[in-house]
Amino acid sequence: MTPRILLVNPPIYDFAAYDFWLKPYGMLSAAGILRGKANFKLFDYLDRMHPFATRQKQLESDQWGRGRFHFEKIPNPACLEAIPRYFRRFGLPRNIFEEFLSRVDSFDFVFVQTTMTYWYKGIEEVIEDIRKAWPQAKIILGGNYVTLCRSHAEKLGADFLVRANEQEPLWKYLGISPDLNQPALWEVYEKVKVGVLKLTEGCPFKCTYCSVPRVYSQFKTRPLEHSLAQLELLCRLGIENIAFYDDALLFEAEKGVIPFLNEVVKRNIKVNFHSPNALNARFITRELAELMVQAGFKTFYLGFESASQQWQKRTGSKVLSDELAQASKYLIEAGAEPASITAYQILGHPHIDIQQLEASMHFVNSLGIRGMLADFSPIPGTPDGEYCRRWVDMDEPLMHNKTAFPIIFLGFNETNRLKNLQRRLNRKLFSNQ
Ligand code: B12
Ligand code: SF4
Repeated sequence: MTPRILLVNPPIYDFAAYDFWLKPYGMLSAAGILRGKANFKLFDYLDRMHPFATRQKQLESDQWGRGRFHFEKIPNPACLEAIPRYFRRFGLPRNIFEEFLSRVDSFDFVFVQTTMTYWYKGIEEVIEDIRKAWPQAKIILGGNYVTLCRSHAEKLGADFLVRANEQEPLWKYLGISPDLNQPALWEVYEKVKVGVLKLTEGCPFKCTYCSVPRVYSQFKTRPLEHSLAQLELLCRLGIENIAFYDDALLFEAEKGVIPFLNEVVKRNIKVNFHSPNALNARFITRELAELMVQAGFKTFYLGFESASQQWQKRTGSKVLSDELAQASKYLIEAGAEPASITAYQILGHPHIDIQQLEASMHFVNSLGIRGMLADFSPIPGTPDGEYCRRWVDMDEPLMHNKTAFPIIFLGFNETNRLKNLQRRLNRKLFSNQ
């Protein structure tokens, strides 16, 4: 008998959440390699193409496929009570899932996507509902939360946990042998306009605030044919916007992104590419900037974090100010809209004393590009996350929350002051937006 597998992308419990090209890409990839060997169905709480969401004007997508999620306000969890922000549950209402569970026959396995460590309340909700409706179904969790907080995740009551880079035990558990060349299972969506690609795995840098170096031992470029097959499937399904989820998309560009984008141009493929997960400005040459614009990149997010050399040196030296300046210049000269180029800077990093955040914000602004403060989430097992144990209980994943940590560390007023300053600086450059 072909096994039946339900895929679930849970709701988000957080102070804020926005559909910034969020897709359960890890779960779709894990399901893709089992294509044809199981019967799949998807329930994605964050699907804004679901009829419940498409009926609501305020949930409409912007020109690049991003948009708001439906939400309900809920009480703050006890450990976040002191944070003066509304806590919410984002995603389709719970009763839509309950109704779905009562309507369809029980599945043998349920895959549940986990993403941010501090989003585990959504996983608890899903497990509770599945257990109630289908006590026999085996619940399998995979993704970032399981990888970074294994012992916490073990207490949630699932049957099996899948960590990044440890796939074989899953195939044994399911009794299915995978076909590793298959693309992610995008066709499981009835309607989908946003897709994800990943041309590489891992990252050669070792930033002290990031978990990637610990989880993915080495950097690798995926075979070009595999990436092109993924792209072809997305195009066949009518996807308009594609976000890269790579950690180091531009590293060893001559093996990965350059041949890929050359092929996009050669085949005259018309999609909009985005890089929400930050590009490294160091690797943007004039030629690469031109190729990216020509191939259809519409938004460019660059990881900058700080203009302070001392801070960069202390945290891994990923990029320097003149490299950001040069990359912005090349992108603008290649035809990218300045307003579509954004430099991220961490807000609430524990070494803010040497970060010179305000000076960095002014520096980014002087380049004529947009700045964005990326709230710091302390990650267990990273040097900077472990250092944060002096302020928060790192064994409680809710305390990794990115809205909460800067407020706990810097105070509410200072956090707001810096965010307002960022808004003012952007408005000065792009007053019409
Ligand atoms: C893409 C990405 C994003 C996207 C959104 C992704 C999403 N869907 O929500 C964007 C750019 C918006 C984003 C934002 C942020 N992110 Co982010 N992001 C990532 C990234 C690069 C990939 C995550 C992903 O989708 N992985 C899926 C695939 C690619 O992972 P994989 O391990 O290869 O998957 C395989 C297996 O693990 C397994 N698998 C995976 N999932 C599942 C599920 C099931 C059921 C099964 C069976 C198997 C399985 O199968 C896959 C195929 O083999 C990770 C880093 C990383 N490399 O994982 C950081 C990461 C998750 N982000 C991180 C951070 C810090 C952030 C931000 C807080 C940054 C900021 N300050 O703004 C924000 C938070 C956003 C918010 N609203 O709170 C941290 C985690 C923080 C935490 N506490 O959990 C990470 C780990 C990076 C880091 N710095 O260490 N992020
Ligand atoms: S360059 Fe980016 S992905 Fe790589 S270690 Fe640094 S923050 Fe993480």
